[in-house]
Amino acid sequence: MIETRHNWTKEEILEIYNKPFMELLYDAATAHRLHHDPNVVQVSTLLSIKTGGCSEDCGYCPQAARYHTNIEGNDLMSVQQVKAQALRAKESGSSRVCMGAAWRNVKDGEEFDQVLEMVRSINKLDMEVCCTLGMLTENQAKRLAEAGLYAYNHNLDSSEEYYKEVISTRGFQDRLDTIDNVRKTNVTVCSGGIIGMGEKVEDRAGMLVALSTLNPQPESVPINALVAVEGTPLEDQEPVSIWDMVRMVATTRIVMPETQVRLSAGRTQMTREGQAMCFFAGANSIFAGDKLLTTPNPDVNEDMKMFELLGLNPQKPFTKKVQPQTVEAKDSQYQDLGEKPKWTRPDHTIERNEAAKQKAKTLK
Ligand code: SAM
Ligand code: DTB
Ligand code: SF4
Repeated sequence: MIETRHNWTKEEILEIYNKPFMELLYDAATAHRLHHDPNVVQVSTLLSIKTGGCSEDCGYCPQAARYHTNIEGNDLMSVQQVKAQALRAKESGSSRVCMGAAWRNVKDGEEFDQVLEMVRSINKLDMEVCCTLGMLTENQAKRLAEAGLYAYNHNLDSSEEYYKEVISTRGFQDRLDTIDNVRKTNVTVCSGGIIGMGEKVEDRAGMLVALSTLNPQPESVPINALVAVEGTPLEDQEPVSIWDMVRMVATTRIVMPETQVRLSAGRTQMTREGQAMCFFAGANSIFAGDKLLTTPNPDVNEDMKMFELLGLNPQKPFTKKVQPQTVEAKDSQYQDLGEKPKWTRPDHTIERNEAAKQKAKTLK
């Protein structure tokens, strides 16, 4: 077995990314088979538990309050609503529920307590529970772990250099610090990014350097193709070509052979043949369900037909790691500390983000 490396350089990663296509595909498929069953794909269902109205300026995101997008905002869902949706996801073949909140960071208080209850109720359904709630302190990560959280999603999104061109309201280091806080628990790390935001191939390689040099590497890495949403600063970006998507998936698989590579946003623009190439190149997870957080995703029945056609089987829950135990709120060892963490607010402006904000003001 080839050892997983944590010292990949940008030059080495670029060399892999730019290999002749057939060689790249062969190398990625070979790496895939060393660590995974190539006929098994993990299926997650996304649930937007709190939608829109976010304070951040992420240039890709329809949920940022400052842009004029056509999404329907919602306050935090109830535990009952979440449980009902999770059951539906389980019945349709998902092994994991990923709850997303349009928050900059988690704040201790009633709403976080409610999220902890959601985690408890889904873990009791014997499904893997993932959350993506923004930045997180160590104590908050421990409280989520205690409730039975299986994974925490926190994307690096791009290279450190290009991150500054997309988001100005927080820094790349804040993202790394949150991942570090999650690593202080037993919760697995899910971290990846987006391609198609106008970044260079060097930025894609830079992001993979940042992810692959983490030790341990993230247990799952979502690769999103930008969904260019009207009103966001990135609304006019050209769709990512399938060739770029396959190259990105294959390179991710080679530099992070043990990780679960998730074919994430952007599947509605991809053909079945395109997706099959991604699976061959090492993708072994998808988001299922007709909605991602706010944008469309392929129909579940279509995905089932694709699985049948390709002979793929959904992965059973807790295949890669044992199910965490849930500690009830009354037995918790971790209190609400009401911490006031000092997440950074960098001091730079991004012209296209400013322009989208001004345009939104005139439209209101
Ligand atoms: N607010 C939290 C945060 O930013 O960490 C969690 C939710 S946020 C929507 C989760 C991830 O969704 C982002 O990091 C980004 O990678 C992805 N995302 C958001 N909008 C997207 C878009 N239009 N296209 C592709 N991916 C997107
Ligand atoms: C991830 O990397 N992609 C998912 C999940 N993690 C949270 C989110 C994709 C969101 C796409 C835009 C939307 O639907 O709002
Ligand atoms: Fe808010 Fe997350 Fe969207 Fe950024 S990506 S605007 S933090 S919901």
